[in-house]
This record gives sequence, structure tokens and C-alpha cells, in this order.
Amino acid sequence: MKFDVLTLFPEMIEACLRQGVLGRAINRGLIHVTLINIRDFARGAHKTTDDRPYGGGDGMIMKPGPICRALESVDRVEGTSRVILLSPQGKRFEQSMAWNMSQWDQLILICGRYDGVDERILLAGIDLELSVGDYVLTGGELGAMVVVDAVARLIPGVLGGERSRLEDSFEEGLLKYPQYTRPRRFQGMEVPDVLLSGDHEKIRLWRRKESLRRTFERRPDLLEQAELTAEDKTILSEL
Ligand code: 4GY
Repeated sequence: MKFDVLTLFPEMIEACLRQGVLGRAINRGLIHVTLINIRDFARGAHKTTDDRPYGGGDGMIMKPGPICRALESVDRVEGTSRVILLSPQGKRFEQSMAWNMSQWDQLILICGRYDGVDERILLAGIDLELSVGDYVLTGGELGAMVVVDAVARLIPGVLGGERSRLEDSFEEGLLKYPQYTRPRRFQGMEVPDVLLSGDHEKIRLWRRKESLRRTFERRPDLLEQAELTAEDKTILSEL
């Protein structure tokens, strides 16, 4: 899988990519990330990438030219290749999209800065506008990292144990159950007895119940979409 990130701040992305699971995935050749500095495609003595908005107002808008030329410079790989712009105006990114994208061959992510990008770049070269959440960042870089990270970890071999991808929060549309490790007693708080019982069926049931409880309490909106078994529905009615 190939990721290409177009940004004015490649160092910001580079630092993230060197760490942990992603760093290892890159070193092992499981994913490839190319960083493209939009500034390299700016023209003139000042290499400006922004300009004042038509119609007036504060703030600056990213010029379409540099982004467009940066995009044209990207090698498109065979297969499914998509161009994504990160912005609060986009469709909200979620786990099911990450799974779909993990099947693609190339993701080209464009990070905006300033107060926005010229609308014509959206109409010309972009397949999808994505938002990582309903808040405004100072640029698309953190959003792009969210997408790269969430997609990369779904690619076979990127996470060590292949089990963990599927057991995650959201994979069944529910929040994760509480988890514990040693010590058994920490600041006066004990690990729930059931987890020490060795009874795998009891543990499975407890975890499922806690998942459902948390989802019900914290994110009831998720329950409408979740795949619930008859057993789940019984547990929920007790909650
Ligand atoms: N939310 N999800 C987001 C963002 C910053 C102006 C375009 C978001 O993805 N990106 O807030 N991005 C804006 C800043 C230019 C990007």
C-alpha cells in the first residue's frame, strides 16, 4: 500500500511515521509513504502558496496552482488510487472507511493550511473530502496522520498479532471492555475477580457485558448501528 502526503510541513508527518508500529511497517516494506512538499511547486521569488480571498475577508486561501502541480507530480500506482483532501467540510472518517481504504493500492492525501483551499482544487483533482472530526485544526496534517495510521494498522502484517485488529473497539460497533494488567491491586483498586477465574466463558460474557454497558452509557448512538446478538439484547435490557 502506498501513501502520498502533500503538505507544507513534511517534517511534521515524518516524525510521526518513524515511531512505533508505523515506523516498523515502513522499515519492513509493508507500507510506503512519500512526502511531497507543496512549497516545491510554488512559483516566483517568494514561493507563495497562499493569497487573499476573492470577496474579501480575513485570512488566506491556499492557491490552487501549487497543489495541482504537486498532485500531478505523484506517481499513480496501478489499481485503486484515490485523492483525499482533509478538511472539516468532508465526510466524517470512520472505521468502516478505514477497512475499505485498506484494500486500495494508493491513498494520496492533501493537507490544507491557512483558512482553506481554493474550491477549484476540489472540483478538479479530488475524489473525496474527509474530516476526522467536528473540530478545526490548524492544518490537515494531523488528519492525514489519523487516516494513514488507522488504515495502515489494518494491512496484514502491520500489527504483530492479527487477532487484535478485529477485537478492537468499533470492529463490532461497540466500545472496548475495561482491561487490566499487573499488579492485581493498584492504589487500593482490585482487578475484577472474574478475570482471575480462568473461566473463559465467564470472562467472555463479562467483557461483552462491559462493552455493551460502556457503549450504552457513553455512546448510545453506536448501539443503533451495532450488530447485536440475542444474548446482547438480553444483557442490554438488564442494563
Ligand atoms: N477536522 N478533519 C480537519 C481540519 C484544517 C484550513 C484546510 C478536520 O480533517 N482535517 O480541521 N483541517 C483545515 C484548515 C485548510 C484544513
